[in-house]
Amino acid sequence: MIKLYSFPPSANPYKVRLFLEMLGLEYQSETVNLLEGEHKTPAFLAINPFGQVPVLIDGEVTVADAQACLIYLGRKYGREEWLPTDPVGAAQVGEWMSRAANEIHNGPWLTRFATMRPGRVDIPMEVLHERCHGILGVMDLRLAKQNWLALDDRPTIADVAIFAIVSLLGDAKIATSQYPNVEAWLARFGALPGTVALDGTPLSDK
Ligand SMILES: N[C@@H](CCC(=O)N[C@@H](CS)C(=O)NCC(=O)O)C(=O)O
Repeated sequence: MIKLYSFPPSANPYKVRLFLEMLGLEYQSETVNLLEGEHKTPAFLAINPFGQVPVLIDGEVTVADAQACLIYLGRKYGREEWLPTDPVGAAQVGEWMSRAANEIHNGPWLTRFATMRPGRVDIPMEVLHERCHGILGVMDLRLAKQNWLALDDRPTIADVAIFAIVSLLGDAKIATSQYPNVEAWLARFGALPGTVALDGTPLSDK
């Protein structure tokens, strides 16, 4: 069975839990308590030298990094649907997976972390808020023209990666109400079959 090293309140492992649930895959979750420093123990560093969650193990295969886990699961279990093979579609997904790991991580993810763990981030809150509004503004413009972040006609792993962070912006005290297209996308994504909230509660009735 697939094993996922995760820390339940953390947003990067949530990306992978969310997708596993959406794909209807069985998995076993192993908690790595970040607050207790379990991610920096020799035993965990042997699994992921970066000392971060998530890490996914599927038989002989070990995949670290949430984006990489989504690529692996999408290709292995979701096939073409979640991760296109045509050059243009693949490039669009690639761009928004990079946005997930850069603009979204250094904006919304970091703002949530800074809000929940005061004193741990050495960047002024107004700079973090500016970053959040910068990427939300770009997303809103894109989502005015198409239904999903990478492709128009269907959600991809890029939507999974970004939904898992942007849907938690309430924890960062950032409202998305001034971005109606982002709000509509959040609702559209949440209604897809198998979606769950960070705490595992089903979001969709499908
Ligand atoms: N690029 C990595 C980042 C993972 C990451 O930052 N994970 C956080 C939890 S959300 C973590 O393990 N932090 C502990 C640390 O970096 O020391 C990914 O997308 O998976």
